[in-house]
Amino acid sequence: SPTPLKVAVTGAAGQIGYSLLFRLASGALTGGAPIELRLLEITPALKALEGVVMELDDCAFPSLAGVEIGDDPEKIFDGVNLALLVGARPRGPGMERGDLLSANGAIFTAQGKALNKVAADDVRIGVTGNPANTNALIAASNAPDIPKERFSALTRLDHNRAISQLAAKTGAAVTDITHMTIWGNHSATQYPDLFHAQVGGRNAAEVVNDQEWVESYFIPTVAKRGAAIIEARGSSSAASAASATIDAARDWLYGSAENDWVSMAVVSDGSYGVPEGLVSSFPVTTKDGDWSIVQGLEIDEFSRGRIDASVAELEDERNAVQELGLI
Ligand code: NAX
Repeated sequence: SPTPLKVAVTGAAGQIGYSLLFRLASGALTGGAPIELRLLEITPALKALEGVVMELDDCAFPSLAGVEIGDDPEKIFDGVNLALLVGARPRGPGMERGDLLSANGAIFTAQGKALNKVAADDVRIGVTGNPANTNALIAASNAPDIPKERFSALTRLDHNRAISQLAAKTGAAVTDITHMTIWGNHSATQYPDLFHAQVGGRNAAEVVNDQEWVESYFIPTVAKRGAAIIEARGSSSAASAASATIDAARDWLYGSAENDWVSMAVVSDGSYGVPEGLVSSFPVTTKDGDWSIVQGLEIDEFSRGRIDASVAELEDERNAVQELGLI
């Protein structure tokens, strides 16, 4: 039988983990091929994680080839082909942005170093934990032997939210929506771009033909969807975040669809005026575990302003973590 794909998940006892682990174990990432799960948590959460593993056992998933849990990243990341970094420190009451960045900085410097030391040569690292773009930058900066292209941050949830909103507006099926792009930071400044998206092969902005809807409804609805879900559900999006984490990893490892692209936050090479080295969301195509930024899209003045604003926020975050000595 084939060697299982070794997949690490951090924050495995958390909300997203509770959905993500079962999807992974059921074969949603590997298409049913065997998968081994390596689950990292902080020490006080290990008991809860044991309970989750009991439930995984009880599913008797045919594709689940093994589960290991622990609180030591060097043990859990040993030999992993894919690391999904979900666990992060949420902003607590009275916490300033600097406090949040340093709390997460401690987590992502340590995990970057551990991955650098023990992960498999072909490792890919996807960061879901917030602030995702900057956490990916911190992890990459602390893993000098792993190519920077192997790190990405999750904007696929935003991408999927944008597809869903556009489908609802136009009455199209989600499968008719292509070429969606999220630019910039996974934050309220992100820019979901309808000017390059298509509905049944036609330009989405032209199909919608309502700039007021784009600016006053579509963009804020996508960018603030996380807050709307907290408001309605009493806790943050978890199943949809898990689903997007799998979509992103699946496309990265096994390739994006022909004649379409996906959104991923990856290290900038200077494309579209995004300063080199920032981890920013772009339209990308993926093949055999590599991504490349879609080139040559025309950026009009409206889009330019939105992209620049989100990129400015990423530069601020980078400056802050530089001052804290995290990168
Ligand atoms: P939870 O608070 O339910 O779970 C996080 C888990 O991480 C906890 O069990 C905690 O013990 C663990 N953890 C903390 N530090 C750790 C460390 N050093 N090593 C291993 N585990 C550690 O949060 P959840 O709702 O699961 O969300 C996880 C992260 O995803 C948060 O940062 C959240 O903001 C972020 N999100 C990102 C999204 C995205 O699209 N990029 C959307 C959903 C979500 O908001």
